[in-house]
Amino acid sequence: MAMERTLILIKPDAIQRGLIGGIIARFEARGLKVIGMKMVKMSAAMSKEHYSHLTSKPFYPDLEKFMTHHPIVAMALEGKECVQVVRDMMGATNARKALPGTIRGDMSMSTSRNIIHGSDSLETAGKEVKRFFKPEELYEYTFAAQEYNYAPDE
Ligand code: IDP
Ligand code: MG
Repeated sequence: MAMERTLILIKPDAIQRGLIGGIIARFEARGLKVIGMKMVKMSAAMSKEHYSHLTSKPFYPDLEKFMTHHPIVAMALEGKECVQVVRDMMGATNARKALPGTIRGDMSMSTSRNIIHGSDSLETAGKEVKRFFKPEELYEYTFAAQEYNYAPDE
């Protein structure tokens, strides 16, 4: 299975609620590799690009304001099939419908305040990692214990 990269945003509500570390810990425990991480503020233009599938929705103005008026934490993660693995870990968009055991399902109660973003497909992930990270902000390294995360034939 191919190594993939995906983009995570830890949203302003998670930062306010002291959940940055708790969210990162989930990904580390799963065995995903953090290859980029920084605190950033999104511009309105970035928000319109990032949420281009939602700009016509009635809730978009609140979404843009929420995501651009506060700092967020952006992370690039790497792992085998990690785009889908991360989507499964996040849980449903409406956090009240997110299953227990998921990040949203364990730590949030809202659709618009659902603490985390994760890329929804491999194609989106490629664009989103580029949107938030310059090439020199992404780090290639090997886990010393890589053979305990995956078998050689995976
Ligand atoms: P996702 O974050 O689970 O991929 P998307 O449909 O891509 O869900 O929506 C992006 C973000 O827009 C959501 O995480 C949420 O913050 C916000 N959003 C989506 N749908 C609604 C809604 O119906 N009401 C309010 N906010 C929404
Ligand atoms: Mg989405």
